[in-house]
Order: sequence, then C-alpha cells, then structure tokens
Amino acid sequence: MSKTDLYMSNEPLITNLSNSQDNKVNVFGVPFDATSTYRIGSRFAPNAIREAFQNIEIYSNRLKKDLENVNIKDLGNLAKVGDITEMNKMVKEVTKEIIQNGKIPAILGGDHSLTNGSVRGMNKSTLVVFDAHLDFRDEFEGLKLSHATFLRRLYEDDCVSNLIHIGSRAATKAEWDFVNKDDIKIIDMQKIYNLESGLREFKDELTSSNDIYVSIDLDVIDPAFAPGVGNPEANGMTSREILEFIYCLENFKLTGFDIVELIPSYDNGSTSALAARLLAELICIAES
Ligand SMILES: [Mn+2]
Repeated sequence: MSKTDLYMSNEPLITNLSNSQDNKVNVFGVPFDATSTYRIGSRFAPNAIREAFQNIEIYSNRLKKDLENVNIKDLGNLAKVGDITEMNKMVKEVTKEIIQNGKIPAILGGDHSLTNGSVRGMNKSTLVVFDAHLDFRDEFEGLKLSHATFLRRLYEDDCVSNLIHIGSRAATKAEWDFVNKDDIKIIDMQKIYNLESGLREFKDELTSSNDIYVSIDLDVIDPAFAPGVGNPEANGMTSREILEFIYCLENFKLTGFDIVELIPSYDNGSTSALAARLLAELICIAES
C-alpha cells in the first residue's frame, strides 16, 4: 500500500473500516431540495450526516453489532438535477440496481420527495414512514409531486403492500379524512404519549410484513431534539422514542431505508447526531 493510500481519507464518504470486501448496505446521498416549501438547504444534508457518522461510536451495545467490522459501501451522491421527475427517475434506477445486486439501499436526503423514487425502485413491501406530516396532500403550491404529496402518489399508484405511518400531528383536514376513510395505519403522536402501547401497536402491525422499507423524515422528532429540519412541528417524538420504534424492527427483513429533511444550516449539531445514530442502528438491523 502506498503512503498516499495509507494516509489520505475519502471524506466526506463513509469509509470502510473493516478489511472485508463483502458489503451489504450501499449508502448514497440525494442532494436535492427543490420541492422544499419553507426552509431550504437539505441538499447539504448527506455530507453532514456522513460527517456526524464518522464521529459517533458505531458499536451498538443494544443490538450487539459492531459496525467497525462491517464494510459499508458509500456510492457518493446523486448527480445534481433541479427537476423532481428527473431526480425521482435517477433515484429509482439506482435503488433498483442496488436491489438487483442483492444489496440494501441506505439513502440520505435531500427533501422527502426522493422517497417517491426509491420506493418505486424497491420490490413491493411494507412502507414504514416516520413524519410529523402525513404528506397526503393531493397537490401543494401548484405541484402534484412534492415533498408534501409524495405519499399520496405512492399510495394511489399502489406501490406499497402495507403502509404504517408514525408520529403524525400536522396535516390538513382533507388529509386526515383521506387516511381515515382508507383505513391507513396511523400511529399518531397521541398514541405515542403512552410509549408502550404505541410500540405494541407497531409490533402487531409488523407481524404480517415480509420486506420492510423505512423512511424517516427527521421532523417527526420534536424541534427541541432536532431543530435542523425543513418544516419544524412542535409536540414531536423524543430521540429515545424513535429509537425504541426502530429497535422493534430487529428480526424483521429491512430491505431499504432513507433519512430525509435535515437542514444543516438550522442545526446545532443535535439533528445530524441523531440522524447519524439512526443510520448506525438501521445499518446494524439491516446487517443482521
Ligand atoms: Mn415532514
């Protein structure tokens, strides 16, 4: 090995700490925030999450899994485009190739509209969404396709076998009416006030699931814990509460996930630290 190989790092990419050539989880970033409607800047999030990830402990004492011994492949960031349809197509194709190679995509947003591409690139599975908002608007500010409508589009196009939505507290009356009419599984904030019963409801719903894709909009977390998001909403989950939900996925088949809507310029470090922790624990679950 040359001294250059030895002494240079590939930062901001997540670098392989293990000697293993085998890899299971493939990370990629989507620096796209063109459909953000309030604060912008989530295009800078993929590298901010990587930087935080490189600075936390990656042995999970809870899951007894050591990521120091795991080869995490980082593919870098998606090429920059300004058009959502083009971005969705690219994310879908990259996700599809990762799945065809037998790997697990771990996607770092960007705004939440990327999930409209990634889920379409997956085999049909259970979609678990953590989000303060329902994202079930029919259109928003003139856009049929945006970070506020993508879930409606995925649902209408029958892209998921089951949908479980966790942490909601902010949506229009029309959105609440829509999800209630269609009997979509919503574990809203009021159900999480009693954490144990919220977790039980989640576990009961998971038992019939085969493949599971998880999408985390960081605004599901209370702004006190995660201030650096695009559309902060009060009365959210704590860091501990979301991690307890994530740990419920242990022993289920996690086939892909994304973490979206972090805005580094509004963050004090708390949000990126939590995003990195979620990334680490989800990789641990995906690897076991
Ligand atoms: Mn949201």
